[in-house]
Amino acid sequence: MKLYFATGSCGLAPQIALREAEQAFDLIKVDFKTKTTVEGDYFEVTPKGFVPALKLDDGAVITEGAVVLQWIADHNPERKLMPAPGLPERYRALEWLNYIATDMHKGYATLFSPFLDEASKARFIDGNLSTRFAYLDEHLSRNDYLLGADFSVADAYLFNILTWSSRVNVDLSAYASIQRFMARMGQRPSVQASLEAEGLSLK
Ligand SMILES: N[C@@H](CCC(=O)N[C@@H](CS)C(=O)NCC(=O)O)C(=O)O
Repeated sequence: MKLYFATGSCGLAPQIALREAEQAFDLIKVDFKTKTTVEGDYFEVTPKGFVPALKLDDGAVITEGAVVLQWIADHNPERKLMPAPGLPERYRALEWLNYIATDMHKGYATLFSPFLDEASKARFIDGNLSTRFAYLDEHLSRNDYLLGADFSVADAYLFNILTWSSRVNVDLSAYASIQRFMARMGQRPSVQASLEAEGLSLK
């Protein structure tokens, strides 16, 4: 199995999930500028050219981070990385994955956009993302993890996106429960090993 990633990208969450699942995998780095890897043309792996992508041993390729995370959870059920399909709690987990993919991931993507000036980005943080932070902070004041007491792949995804904050001038210091969540995640061996594999550290 191969996980295609780029340093500091949304490939961190599936890496964390694979480590939580104790699933063996090779990490293949994608150069965004050239869309190549050590294997050659990344567009041959996925015509989207985006990370993450998970290439299974039979050659099938799974894309879209939220779906890759579900695949990892569902194929390692004993690790309890997500509630089983059909359970009411499953839909809570799916709600979170979708929320993080749409409101958080693509919200932060706006802040990396070369098409917007810094003042517009600051207004977007104040007018849009701050409402998401307040929602998350209140939820995390009552729950150690998004689904309650136990870690799930949704936490890996949220952690992944929030690690971008310092790169895009998002100040999370007012959100104590988010800060505690980040610190709690930073204690997990899977997170530490994933950051180290990408040459990153928690600031
Ligand atoms: N819809 C995709 C989006 C993934 C995505 O935005 N990936 C970014 C990195 S975080 C990427 O590969 N960007 C490539 C580029 O900008 O050239 C998903 O949810 O997995």
